[in-house]
Amino acid sequence: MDLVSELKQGKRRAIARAISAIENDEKEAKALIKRIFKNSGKSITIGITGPAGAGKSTLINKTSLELKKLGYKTAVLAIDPTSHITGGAILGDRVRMTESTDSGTYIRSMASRGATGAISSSLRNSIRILEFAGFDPIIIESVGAGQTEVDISRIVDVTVVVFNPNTGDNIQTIKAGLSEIGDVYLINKSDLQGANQLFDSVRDFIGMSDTNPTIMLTSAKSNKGITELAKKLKELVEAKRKTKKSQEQSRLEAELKDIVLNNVKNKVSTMLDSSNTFAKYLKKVQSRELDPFEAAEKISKMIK
Ligand SMILES: Nc1nc2c(ncn2[C@@H]2O[C@H](COP(=O)(O)OP(=O)(O)O)[C@@H](O)[C@H]2O)c(=O)[nH]1
Ligand SMILES: [Mg+2]
Repeated sequence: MDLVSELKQGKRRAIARAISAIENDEKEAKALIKRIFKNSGKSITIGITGPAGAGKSTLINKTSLELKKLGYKTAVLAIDPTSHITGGAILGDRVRMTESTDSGTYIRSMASRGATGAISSSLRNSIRILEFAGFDPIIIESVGAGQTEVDISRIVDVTVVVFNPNTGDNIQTIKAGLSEIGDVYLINKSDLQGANQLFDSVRDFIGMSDTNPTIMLTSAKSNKGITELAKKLKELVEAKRKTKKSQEQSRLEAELKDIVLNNVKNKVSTMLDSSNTFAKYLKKVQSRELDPFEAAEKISKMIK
């Protein structure tokens, strides 16, 4: 059977193959997107972000089970900044998340190598694959701001920021930019000492922002606050459905611009490689006859 029909049926092997194509095979990926694009852009995406070790994967695992009870068919994409180094983190996540796999949640780790643009492009296209396969909402796990190049809140519809009392830099991290992005702030590991105190200081700090986010205490380990989190997510997901369309229109505008700019850049690059004009001015720069700015000005004139 053909890949697209298998995707439509939500077959796991087809989804895995399609996302691999998105990651590795530009030609196949383009052909795939061509066939599934038409009805895409409706599934709500939830980003779960925060420092490594905050408990994101464990939380997602438990929350997916609750979301299933609420009638959702959830998929998870975990962006893994370490996967190209050892592969160990992927395995760790897969093992930790087996519970939700059994429950019918689809989980996939994606390497976050390459340029920012390339990552967000493969993310958006992987989301399209999962949406086509019937998943909604789609959860994206990513390591928090400052630790990865991808600002997940620009890609997703609902952003959850996870902290815990283990990491000493919490308030600093929030101040460093995470305070604007969250719809929900979780103080996870509430079973550990210091959680209540952290909750209070996060509330004091975030309370000042006019986006009025929700702040919650959870313990993924002892299943505390998970039902409440799932309920909150349901509320946010359903609210986002109303604004999704216009949001998606402006994301498509940015995406299209990115692709065009990238195409133009590649084209020009190829052109320069075989250009006599470029070679001529390069020599002049290399012999210090011309400065790079002036030379670039002259070379650019031949591009119309
Ligand atoms: N005590 C405690 N440990 C937790 C909790 N949630 C997760 N952990 C542990 O914290 C570690 C990191 O969890 P993980 O979900 O991989 O974090 P991630 O890097 O943010 O995805 C693991 O050893 C988890 O078992 C919690 O609520 N309480
Ligand atoms: Mg994780």
